[in-house]
Amino acid sequence: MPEATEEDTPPMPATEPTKIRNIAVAGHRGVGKTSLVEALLFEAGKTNRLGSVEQGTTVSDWDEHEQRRAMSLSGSLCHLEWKDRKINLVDTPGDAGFQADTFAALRVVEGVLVVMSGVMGVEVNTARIWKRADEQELSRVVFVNMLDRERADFYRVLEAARQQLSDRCVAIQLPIGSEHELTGIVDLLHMCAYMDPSGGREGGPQPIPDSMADLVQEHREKLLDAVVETDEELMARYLEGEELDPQAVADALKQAVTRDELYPVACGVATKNLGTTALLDLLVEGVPSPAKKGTTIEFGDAKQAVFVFKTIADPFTGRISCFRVLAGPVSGDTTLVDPRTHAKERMGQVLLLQGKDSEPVEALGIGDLGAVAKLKDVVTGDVLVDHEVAVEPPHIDFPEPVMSFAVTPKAKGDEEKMATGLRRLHEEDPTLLLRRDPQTGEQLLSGLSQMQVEVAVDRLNTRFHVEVELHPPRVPYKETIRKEARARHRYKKQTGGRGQFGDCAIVLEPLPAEDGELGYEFVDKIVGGVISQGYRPAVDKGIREAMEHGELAGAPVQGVRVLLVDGMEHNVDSSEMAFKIAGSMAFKEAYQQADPVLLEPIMELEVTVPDDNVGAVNGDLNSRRGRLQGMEPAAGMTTIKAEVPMAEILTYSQALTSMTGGRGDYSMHFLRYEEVPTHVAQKIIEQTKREREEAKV
Ligand SMILES: Nc1nc2c(ncn2[C@@H]2O[C@H](COP(=O)(O)OP(=O)(O)OP(=O)(O)O)[C@@H](O)[C@H]2O)c(=O)[nH]1
Ligand SMILES: [Mg+2]
Repeated sequence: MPEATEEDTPPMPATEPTKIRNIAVAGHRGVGKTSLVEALLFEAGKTNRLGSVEQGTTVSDWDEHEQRRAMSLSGSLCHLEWKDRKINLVDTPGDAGFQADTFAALRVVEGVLVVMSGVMGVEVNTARIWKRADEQELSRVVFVNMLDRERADFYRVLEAARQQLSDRCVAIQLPIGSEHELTGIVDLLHMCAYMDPSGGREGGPQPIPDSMADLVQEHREKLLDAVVETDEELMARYLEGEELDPQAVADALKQAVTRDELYPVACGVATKNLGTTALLDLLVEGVPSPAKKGTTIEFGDAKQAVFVFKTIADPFTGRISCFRVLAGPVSGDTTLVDPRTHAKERMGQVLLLQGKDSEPVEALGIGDLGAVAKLKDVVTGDVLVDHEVAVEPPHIDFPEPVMSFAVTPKAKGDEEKMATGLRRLHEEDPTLLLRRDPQTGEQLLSGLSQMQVEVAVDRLNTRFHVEVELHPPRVPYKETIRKEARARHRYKKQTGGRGQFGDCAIVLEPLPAEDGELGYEFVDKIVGGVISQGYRPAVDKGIREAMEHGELAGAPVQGVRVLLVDGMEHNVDSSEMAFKIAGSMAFKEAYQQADPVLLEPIMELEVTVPDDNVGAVNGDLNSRRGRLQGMEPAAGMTTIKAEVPMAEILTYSQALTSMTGGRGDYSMHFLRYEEVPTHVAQKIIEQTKREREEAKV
């Protein structure tokens, strides 16, 4: 919850776009991104002590749920100054469940600091983020972290990055020593060393230890080769044996990184603050400024425009919207328009965020990242402009939710409170969805991972004071028929007073799916007016009602064409009600004979796992009635594609985690409905019967 701090100091003027570096810190779960951001802030003098994730004292993991779980759950905005440049850092969560924030952050930066573990190397989310960055042509700097850990190996990870991410990854730093004997790093660009400060501030550059000479020589050459290859003039000088001055190399490197032609690989130990000086230099020298690499987000001819990439919903402070300035400068007390709602939005005070703390600034210039509190109807993804212009808000391709839980409040009467809380959480994270399943009537909470849904439940409790329970959702089965059948039903009540009379004959036929959708059709074939025009829609209505709960498992019936072929009416006793009942009964009778079958949703599943786990994962999918569609191995990881019934995969995330030791990842979406195999269908039908009988008792 950002609080205003340092209100006494005069507000800062806007920073020039040429002096800004916007960088998302991204990578797989738990590789040290938050620790690295902490170290960078500390090294740049923004904090006085190096916080730690375990103790819950970092700037960017400020939320109580993040601290309790010792992991990042949402993107966090920080900034620092280094060599007269302002670096905005967005620390993103590595867990697949919280990727909405990661993907949104990638829309507002020029560069990505891709962090990898020196032990694990390229992991599922590293590859996924790399792909996104490719699509958005973002500049990248790689940081191999955790080199102090056992079995960490910089050279192995470098090779993995070259193999699995891009062969244009090139070392720009080298570790001195390894594992617990790591004593420093070499900066190959400036040809100097930084020694292990073990949590203190790094001292100035040191001479490179003599013992490293050969290795340094080898990698310095590789680096120069890679850099000069991107610059013809430099290449000519290099080939003539000229000693290239560091500035010329740095400039060429910057150009190459900007053009996405080179990915420098740095290294260090975030928790000891080792490698941050060289990394900060590299970020300033390598990542292009917003002036150099503009945004692709549209803002028409607006003189002032911002793009909201993140919303923090807080029950007390209200909404905080984090934005990037597209056109500006944008100062406090400006009024902008949201073309999506046509509403005027007052910018009030423009803020700089440092984790949970905020600081008012006079104005933010083009390309800068900041925040504003209490906008009215703005949601993540909106572009605000100074006058109504038709702008197409940028499409952030959020991943689809893969799992759903049925949620119910523990206390009766809390339904509304639960829904309001979840709506607010959805504003923060668009991949967290609450919807009512029209078929089963359950409230379903869907998300990208079990963790994401569980965190939402925690937050409902702490922020909105609602306790809820999660259950596996019911599978939305459907029913249909396989053959034609006919039936006639006469509904007749003629005891005293006015009676009831309705009589209809119908034919049921299977109706083929159209665009994968099973439908319903009612065809009026009455000749000679045996049922008068006014009563025929009542027959249709009665049938529709009967179809809502099929006789097999109480699931809706679809894929049926009904022909109304004959009937009879009584000139006194007939009524709409009587024909509705007759229609409904005729349908039920015909349905029994039409070979009714149960249908289940089939999901298209994509699982990415380490090669070693492929056998186990395939075997497991087989036992879940899955059908393998293909396998794509890619350097150590294999992507398995399969079609699996939804009923079998409701609790897949736990299974996959235990089979792969947490290294597997999956996504899925609905494909089509298919007939449930007889032996499985039998069980479901019996289960429904039991439930119906229990309900009756
Ligand atoms: N030994 C060692 N441990 C580290 C290093 N960097 C981070 N850690 C530890 O690794 C764990 C994860 O670090 P985080 O900084 O939370 O990693 P993260 O990438 O931000 O994690 P998520 O945000 O959850 O994806 C913490 O316990 C850190 O203390 C490092 O360089 N060396
Ligand atoms: Mg983190």
